[in-house]
Amino acid sequence: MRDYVAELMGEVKAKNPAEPEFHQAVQEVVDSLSVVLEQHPEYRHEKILQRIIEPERVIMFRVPWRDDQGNLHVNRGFRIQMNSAIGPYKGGMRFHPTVNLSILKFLAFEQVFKNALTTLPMGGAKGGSDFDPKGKTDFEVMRFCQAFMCELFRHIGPDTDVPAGDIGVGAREIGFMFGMYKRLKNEFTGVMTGKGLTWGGSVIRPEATGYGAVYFAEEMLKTRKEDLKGKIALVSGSGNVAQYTVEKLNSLGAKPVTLSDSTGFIYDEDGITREKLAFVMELKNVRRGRISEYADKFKGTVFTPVDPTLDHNPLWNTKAQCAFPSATQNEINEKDADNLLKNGVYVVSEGANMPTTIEGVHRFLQAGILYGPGKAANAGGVATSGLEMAQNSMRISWTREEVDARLYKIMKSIHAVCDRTAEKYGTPGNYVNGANIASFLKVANAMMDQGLV
Ligand code: NDP
Ligand code: 2IT
Repeated sequence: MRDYVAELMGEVKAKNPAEPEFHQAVQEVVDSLSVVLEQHPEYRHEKILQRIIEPERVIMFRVPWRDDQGNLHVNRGFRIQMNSAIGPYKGGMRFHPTVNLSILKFLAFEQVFKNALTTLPMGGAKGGSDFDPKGKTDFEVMRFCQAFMCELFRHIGPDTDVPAGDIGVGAREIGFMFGMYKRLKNEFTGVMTGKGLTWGGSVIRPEATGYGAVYFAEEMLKTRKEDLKGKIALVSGSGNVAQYTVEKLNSLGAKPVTLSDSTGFIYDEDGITREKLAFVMELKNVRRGRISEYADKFKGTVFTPVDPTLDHNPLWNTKAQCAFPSATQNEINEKDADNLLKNGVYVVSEGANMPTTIEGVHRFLQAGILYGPGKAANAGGVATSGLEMAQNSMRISWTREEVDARLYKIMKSIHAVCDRTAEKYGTPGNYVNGANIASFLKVANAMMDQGLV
């Protein structure tokens, strides 16, 4: 099976040159599948993997817009509709200057498997643009979002493809895009998730990814008869996922001590309490400022700027028991993984998508720590998007308690299926194999049922 997988990866690299993140995401999944492909030759005969790796559709388009000074800009828009075997395409939109085809294909690929784990009927997609919202006025962001939707609207729909947020796309951007979609289509439908509460949004959707990553960590700890109470936690990022990770960690009695952004990280030995988190939310969501302001505001805390000459991130070289990477891909390399282990971290729950390099993942698995890969640990966000879609279809809205209880139940069930599957296929405690195998089987079997699609 080694040869089969090596040959497959060779084809992926030859056919998709200059897409290193996509290669990495595919490699991680196929590395888990040898035993499944051995036991089920039909997946090889039917070329299921070769089909899953090829997006059903890739849409790339021009997004021209004008800034407040009247200058013209041309950005590139994307939507990768990866797989619709188990439901309509579903996945977020990322606005960040680093966005390219490789990044969005890796994210769309991950999304297919993640969505399969949620228990809800959703296919996988991802989209976005190399537009940088930083430093732009609200009017500029609105003009960009409207220009973006002027093309995207013809490719999406509540039963076709339902976008949501990701890096650089939050409530403000979803609002602008939804408004333009509605205007173009003359239809009020649940075409996007993460909507405002008065116009079709679901309670708990903003909180869901962070809450879910913490619930997943709790479930992993339960297998060792432990919980989060009193544990010190490292959190990276300071956006949507990081903020609600910190909130839930506090409410479960853990002590989050770090947050970061692209300029550096803050360390607060006393813990980022509820009150301090309120400051971060205002800083990041309203004023859109830098995380260093935290250290100016709260005495005794330290800001460490990013040092591009280092081969590791000092955030991960801090004493703790838990880590919640919640910023971006490949933010933990093998050196960082070694540092985490050296500092006593034995619970890693990934809020971000693919935040750990393949070598870093190997370190965690070799050490036998509780390692929850992103496609399982951060699935609470898209799961709650699925709950938003369900409420929109029924034209009702559930209470906070109802949605939170459903989210909790889904995270518990994702943990259970990963745990059970890892055990069944001979690698107990390996959530990477558990997540990859369980989700692959679900999607592969749906594709087999549907003929040559
Ligand atoms: P936000 O835009 O709200 O926040 C992103 C945070 O990460 C910011 O603090 C940002 O810093 C930092 N960051 C982003 N890119 C980089 C980079 N290249 N280098 C250093 N720091 C960076 O995004 P989210 O919180 O929504 O997303 C965070 C992660 O979680 C992403 O990997 C996303 O794919 C994943 N995710 C998000 C879900 C959601 O529901 N939103 C669901 C599942 C996963 P700065 O502001 O300086 O750029
Ligand atoms: O990576 C992700 O799962 C998200 N950004 C959320 C996608 C969604 O459709 O809610």
